[in-house]
Amino acid sequence: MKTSITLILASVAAALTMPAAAQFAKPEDAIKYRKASFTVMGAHFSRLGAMASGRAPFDAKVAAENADLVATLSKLPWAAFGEGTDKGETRAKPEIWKDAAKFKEAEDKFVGEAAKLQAAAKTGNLDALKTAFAATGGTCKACHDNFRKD
Ligand code: ASC
Repeated sequence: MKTSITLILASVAAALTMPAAAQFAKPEDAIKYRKASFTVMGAHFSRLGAMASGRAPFDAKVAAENADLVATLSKLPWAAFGEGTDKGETRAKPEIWKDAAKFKEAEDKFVGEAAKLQAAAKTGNLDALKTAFAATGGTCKACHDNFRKD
């Protein structure tokens, strides 16, 4: 488990230093990549949600691990919304490309809140986690409302 997370983080680090356009051979690859990153991120975010809502017992170490992953993963999907990736197996709305500045703003808000969530989880304080979880979830929802088809 530790080794596979290390490998994932190493490839993430490599991906972050590459120009966006160089990362994907085909638009379908970019669409698959961004969906996969949202899926994995959603899984770790949901584990925090279970603790924030009391559906799962609060474990500060588990919370910190999940929040670290969410903060790292939060940076990934955006490079995969390049030109030509608006068509295909995707619920992405045309507004992503038509209103790129607004989309970038939504991205920045989410990435910023995910970093705060990571910091909050590190404190080991459940109330801090709850507050930061709600703020981050709000930025997920805002982006879904504006940029994702139902
Ligand atoms: C989740 C998850 C999302 C967000 C979103 C918040 O747990 O997977 O995409 O919360 O539903 O509104």
